[in-house]
Amino acid sequence: MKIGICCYPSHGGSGVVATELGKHLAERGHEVAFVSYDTPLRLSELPPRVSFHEVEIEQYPLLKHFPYTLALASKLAEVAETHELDILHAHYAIPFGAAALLAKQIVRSRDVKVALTLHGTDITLVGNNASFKPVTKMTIENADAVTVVSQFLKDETIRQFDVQRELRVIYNFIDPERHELEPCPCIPQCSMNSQKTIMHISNFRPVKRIRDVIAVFAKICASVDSRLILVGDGPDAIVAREMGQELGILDRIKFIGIVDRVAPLLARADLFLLPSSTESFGLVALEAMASGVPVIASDVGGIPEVVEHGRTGFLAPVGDVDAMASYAINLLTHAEDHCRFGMAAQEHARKKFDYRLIVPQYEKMYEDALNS
Ligand code: GMT
Repeated sequence: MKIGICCYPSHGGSGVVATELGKHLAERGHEVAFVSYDTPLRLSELPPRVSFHEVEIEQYPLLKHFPYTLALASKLAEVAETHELDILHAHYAIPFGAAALLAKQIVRSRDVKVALTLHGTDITLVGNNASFKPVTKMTIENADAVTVVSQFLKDETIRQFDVQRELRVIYNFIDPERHELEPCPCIPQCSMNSQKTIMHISNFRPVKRIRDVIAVFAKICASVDSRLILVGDGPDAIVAREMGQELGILDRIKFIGIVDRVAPLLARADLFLLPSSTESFGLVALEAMASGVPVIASDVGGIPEVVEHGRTGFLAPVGDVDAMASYAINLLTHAEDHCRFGMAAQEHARKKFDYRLIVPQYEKMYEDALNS
C-alpha cells in the first residue's frame, strides 16, 4: 500500500505513534509519505520507502494568521497525486483529519481514502472547544475509517460527539528491542547504589499536573534517598523549578529537556510518575513498563487499560499525592516487590503492546477502508 501520514512533528505521543507506525509499515514493504511543517522528532533519518514532504509556511502581511490547514490540505493532495497514495492517515482530528478530508475532495485522479486516529486531547480538550467542535464531529463522521487509542477514548468520543459510526480501538505500541538499550550517559549512575531514581517524562502542560509530580517526589525523598529526573519541556517546567526551590529539594531534581529517545533514560529509572488529570492512553507509561519500570499514575482515562493496579504499578485518584507517595515508598523500600512489579510491567507491555501485534491491526484497518 501507499500511505500518507500527517501528524504533529513536535514531541508528544501522537507524533511518536504516527512516526513509529510509519517506519514499521515501511519495514513491512509499504511506501510511506510523511507530510508536515517539520520533520517528525523520531524521523531524523529516512529509512527505505519513507519520504518526507514539507508544508511550507509563509507569512503574508494581509493574513494575520497563516491558514496552515489549507496549506496542509493542498500539500496532502499534491503528494497523494504524485505518489499515487491509496490512503491518507491523519493522527489528530484537527487540523490533520479535516485537512485530509479536504485533500480527498481535491484529488480527482483516484479515490484516496482517509483514515483518522484519535489520540485524546483532540477529543477531551481541543476538539471539545466550541469553536472546533463542529469541524471535529464532521471529520470523525466523514473519515473512511476511525481508530481510537483506548476503550476509554472510544466511549468518550461517542459521549461527547454523539457519533454512530464504527470506532476501532487500536492500542499504542512499543518495540521491545528498543527497551534493551544501554542506559544513557547523560544520567550518571547514582554514586550510591541505594539511591533511587524517580522519572517523569512529558510536555509539561497543565494536564500533566507537574505540581503533583513534585509533591509526590517531595514526600518520597523525605523517607527514601532518591532523585527526580524530569524529561521534556513545556509551559509548566518553570513550576517544577519554583516548587523544587520552595520545598528545598531542587538539588535532587535534574532537568534533562527534550530528547528523541526515552528508552536509554528509562533504563536508569526505578519508578515512573504520571499523575495527569486525563490521559487517553499514557504512551510514556507503557514505554516505562517496557523498560521494566513500575508506574505510579492517576486512575483516569485510558491509564487503567495500560497499568494494572497492584501488579505492574499503582493507580490513585487524580490529585491524591499522599496515596501516590505511599505506594511509591512501599515499592522502593521492598526490593522483592519492586523487582516483581518491574518484571510484570515488562512482560505485560511485551505481551499486549508489541508492535508486531498492533501494526497488523492498522494494516487490516487500511484494507477494510480500501475495500469499503
Ligand atoms: O499528552 C500529551 O500532551 C500529548 C498528546 C498528543 O496528542 O500527542 O498525547 C495523547 O496521545 C498519546 C498517544 O496516543 C496518548 O498516549 C496520551 O495519553 C494522549 N494525551 C492525553 O490524552 C492527555
